[in-house]
Amino acid sequence: MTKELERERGQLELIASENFTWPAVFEAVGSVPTNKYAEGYPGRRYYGGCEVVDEIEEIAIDRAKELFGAEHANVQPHAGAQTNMAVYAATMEPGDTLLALRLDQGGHLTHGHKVNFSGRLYNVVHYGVSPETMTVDYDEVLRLAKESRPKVIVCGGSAYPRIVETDRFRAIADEVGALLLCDMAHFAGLVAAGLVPNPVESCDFVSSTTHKTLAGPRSGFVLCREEHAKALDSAVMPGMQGGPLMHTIAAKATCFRIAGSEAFREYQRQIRANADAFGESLEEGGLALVTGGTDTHLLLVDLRSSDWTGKDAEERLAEVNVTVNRNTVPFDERSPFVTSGIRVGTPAMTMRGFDEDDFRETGSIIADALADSADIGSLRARVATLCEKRPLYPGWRGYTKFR
Ligand code: DSN
Repeated sequence: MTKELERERGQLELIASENFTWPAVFEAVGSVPTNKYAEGYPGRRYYGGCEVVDEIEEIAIDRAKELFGAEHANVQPHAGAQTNMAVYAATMEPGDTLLALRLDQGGHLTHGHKVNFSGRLYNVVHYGVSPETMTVDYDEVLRLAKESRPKVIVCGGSAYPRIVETDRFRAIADEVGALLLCDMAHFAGLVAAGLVPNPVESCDFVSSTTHKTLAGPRSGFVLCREEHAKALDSAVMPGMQGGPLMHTIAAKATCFRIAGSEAFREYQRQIRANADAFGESLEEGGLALVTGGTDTHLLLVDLRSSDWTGKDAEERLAEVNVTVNRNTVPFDERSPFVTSGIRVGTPAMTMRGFDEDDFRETGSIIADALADSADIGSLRARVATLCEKRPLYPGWRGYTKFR
């Protein structure tokens, strides 16, 4: 674990879905409720001795509802995939139709990919982005919805850099009588800070993780309208999970409290400002961005005008201690293992204190690393300078000493 702490300290962490959480979350995740079995829900458990964990879960539920203005919250899903699984189980029978964004154009495995449970259990129809704008083609979504009459429409994804227009999806869902799920896992922190439209206002269900922009423990939660509360709760337990991870639920309660603070809103504003500065510097370095920029924390670099594949670029950047993930870009002809793009984001390094200038330097390091004449030694030194300027968890000496 100390080795991993040192790895995290010594590199620029740009994976858009990762973050560096707070000591209060570490404390909760490492706390005694990990010892407790509590199948069921507060006040309706199948085990004795649940009076304290009931309080913990009620606090987490109340804070989630207040933070996002939701009628109902289920805080038991272990991770993001389970949140979507729970919503599908609450709303569909196997064989019912699901309409969602394709994985290779910004969606997610659990949005109906054929190798995932969602693609195997449901009749999946996928919408994509427009080849001109690379943004969701709402006319196409409406056409496909009318044609396929889905039970559930999913909006949101894991590599979509623009705002998800949930009001437009709502209009489409209403036109065909479908339920609407927004997967806000990536941008939940921006929602909590009021920087992007709140999907709770127009969606029947909103699924999320707690560890991306939200910066909390590795886990998930689902919000929904009261009319779907019973179906959702039954889908999670007994439908697909056993005992909830009560220590992680305590950590989610911690995260939701922090996310309601002014300091958190300021952190999210900096994530956005940094993403714009980062995008500009990548473009100045000659790299193309899908959609020409971002409305969120996430940028997708399209490498197709160069000789780089996503895989090679990811490996070159790793050599200079910059961590990114290869990612397909819309209409990519390369396989998902190779790809023609890289996905980057600003949440983690903003948590380390990076400002716009630090992200301009980061963009310049990436452009230089992908140039023909890259000087690996000097690029590593530039990364080390940034890491020293913005230390991660200063004062922690490793896990034995931390204890
Ligand atoms: N693995 C997450 C991401 O990187 O976006 C999605 O599950």
